[in-house]
Amino acid sequence: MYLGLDSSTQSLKALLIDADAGTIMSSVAVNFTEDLPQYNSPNGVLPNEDPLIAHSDPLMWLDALDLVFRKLQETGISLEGIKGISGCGQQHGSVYVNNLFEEKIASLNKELSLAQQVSSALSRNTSPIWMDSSTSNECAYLTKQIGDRLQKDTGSAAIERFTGAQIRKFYCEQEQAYHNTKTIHLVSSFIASVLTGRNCPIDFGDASGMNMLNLHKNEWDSEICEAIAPNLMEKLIPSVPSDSIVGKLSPYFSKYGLPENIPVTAWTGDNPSSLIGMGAQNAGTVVISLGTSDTFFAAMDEYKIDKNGYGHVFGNPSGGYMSLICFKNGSLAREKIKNQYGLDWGYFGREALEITQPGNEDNLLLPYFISEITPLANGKPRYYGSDDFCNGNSPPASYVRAVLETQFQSIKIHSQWIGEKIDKIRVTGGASQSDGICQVLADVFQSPVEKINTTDAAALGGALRAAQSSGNYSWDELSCKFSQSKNVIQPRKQFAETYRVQNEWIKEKLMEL
Ligand code: XUL
Repeated sequence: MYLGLDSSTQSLKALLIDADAGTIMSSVAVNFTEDLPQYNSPNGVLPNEDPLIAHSDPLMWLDALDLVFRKLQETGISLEGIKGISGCGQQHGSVYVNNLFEEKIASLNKELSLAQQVSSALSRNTSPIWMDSSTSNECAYLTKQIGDRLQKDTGSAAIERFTGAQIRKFYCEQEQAYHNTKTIHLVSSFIASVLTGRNCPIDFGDASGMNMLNLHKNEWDSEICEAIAPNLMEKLIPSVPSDSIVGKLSPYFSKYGLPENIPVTAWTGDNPSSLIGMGAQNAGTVVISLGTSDTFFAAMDEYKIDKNGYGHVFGNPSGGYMSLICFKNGSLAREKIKNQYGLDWGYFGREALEITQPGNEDNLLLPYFISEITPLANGKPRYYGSDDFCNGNSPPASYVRAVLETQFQSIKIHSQWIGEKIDKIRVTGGASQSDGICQVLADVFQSPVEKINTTDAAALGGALRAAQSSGNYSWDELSCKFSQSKNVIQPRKQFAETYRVQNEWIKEKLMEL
């Protein structure tokens, strides 16, 4: 058995697999809002008056770790047979620890909780997470200091949620606390450290979401780090390949029936982990996640950057690189249309798409209900087409089709820079449950769309990575067993031309923004 964990924004999940049988044996979760209300963090985020600031309490993640293992033990499955553990964390979030941290995690007392023992080892009480966008000044500063090389070598232009800008802000605002910080972790390496009882390195996959790693060498970039804050290099542990074994499970966790000393494989970011969990580790299969925000990611055969600055390059845990593009107005925009017209999801995902035609009679909606990051646009939806459509007088179904077609065309347009041929799209996230929505996606991309059996691709990726690094299983063998598609939606060739013309038109509209 191998165990995969996923410390995401709203929950911590644990998924146990039998790698020989190809089965998921158990899956348990701790929901931060419901199970840990004492942290007053609805959806895992501390409320803040400033809408640009998003921080979480790292002790909440540790209480969740104790609780998820207790839940796993309560399933009654004997955990003695677990041969390895890995996991992933929400990307970009950073945890700041002082010089007590190593000593505390190396000598954990089973009578106490993790949070009780680690709290005095934090040099900053809260962790900025990926939803934070309060670092525009720091990004402008980094761009000025480093220039084009920042994107060429780190895979991304300066990005607000990325860790480099966040560290710079911490240094500028709380210089003393920055100097009291011995080590800076990502969410992933912080939890791996607590699991192993030693300061664990950050893996190549998650380290590439920091704007600080030279992706050609898998080494921290000293010039960039020096520009971010003094002595930053000393606070970082060297980044390691994602399949590295970073330690053995601390004896503390035997209180939950877990075997001592089993190997812990480096933790990675949730997107690199999902790439593995979705069976998309080879170029040609791309993943589109239709969640709160929509994301596109795919393995890359060669290192390439997005000259428009929107896309990112991360490390692929199975070797090489992967792309990632994030669109903020995902389910959020779909929900806005659903609520505006008093629809339900059943109608949205089926009837509305049956009674409207591909191309939507040339009516378009750029659905930027909140400010968009890909492309940069302020928060205001833009309507194009007939007068009735633009004045809100068309039937509700035409707005449903418009939002979906424009979202998918925008994903297509903004992923062109990768230049890889798409053999198939694997979908995940809430909206992917609707066959009607998947049909629109297949038609716009003119590519088959596949759904896979698991809804927990990130946690599954953790378990598969632990299994692969044991040396007993290949990636292909694992994805054949665990990431098979359960149904395939074929593109309808007769609409290829309609969508090609629509794509050109949307490109023009995007240029005008
Ligand atoms: C990716 C990103 C998000 C988080 C969510 O760049 O910011 O997908 O990883 O957990």
